[in-house]
Amino acid sequence: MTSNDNQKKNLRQIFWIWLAITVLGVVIGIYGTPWLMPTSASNTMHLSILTMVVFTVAAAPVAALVYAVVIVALTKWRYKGEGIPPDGPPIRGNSPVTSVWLVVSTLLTVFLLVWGLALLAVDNGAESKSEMTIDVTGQQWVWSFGYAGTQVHSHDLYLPVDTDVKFEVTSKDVVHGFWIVQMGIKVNANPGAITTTAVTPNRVGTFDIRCTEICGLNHAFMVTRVHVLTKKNFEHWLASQPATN
Ligand SMILES: [Cu+2]
Repeated sequence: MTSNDNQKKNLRQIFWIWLAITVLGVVIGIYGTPWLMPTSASNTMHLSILTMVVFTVAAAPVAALVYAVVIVALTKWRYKGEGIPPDGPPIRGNSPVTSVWLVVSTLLTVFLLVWGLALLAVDNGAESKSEMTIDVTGQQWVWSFGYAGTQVHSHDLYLPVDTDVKFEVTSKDVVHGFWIVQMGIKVNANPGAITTTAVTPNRVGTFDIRCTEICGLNHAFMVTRVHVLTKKNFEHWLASQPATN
């Protein structure tokens, strides 16, 4: 067998291993990623899960190529002779290889950039159309919520479903992180400043709120819940609350 035949055989092997790992990566991306992510309680979270799926699928062929070359190198290209092994053909000067690699990585990174900017625009748009504002205050180590236009405060958050909610987030002491896990929103709570985020809950149920900035001894216990109610039930809940300051 000439060295050219040998090279073609090697490339064929790399191709088939690459194809198998790519298929595996795509299947894991499509079915495994949503299964690993928290359930979705907002369109924002839905878009986050979709982003994970799309990025995993886009990364699968790239990762598969690395694995395929490593597998072939470790199993077929072990040098069994003596002394310094002979080098393979150089990549430098091989224009088909360098152009494919440049074009593919440019397309992939531009795609990630465009996708990211589009999602950012969706996020920024959400804040401008809010129907309701919640004041969020973090302090060591509890969250409290104020419902704008009322005197009501609570430590569990209550929200009406299918309503555009804006959060104005601050802290009484150190930096905390306000994260509604299943709604895909997270923003820092800074002392002396207000940061904002927005979401439209689209599923009735109880979901998790966690602190995401290490804020002292009981940081890990700075958790609470959000109860998403039907609009009618939310009105009932709000009306039944005593006014506090
Ligand atoms: Cu914390």
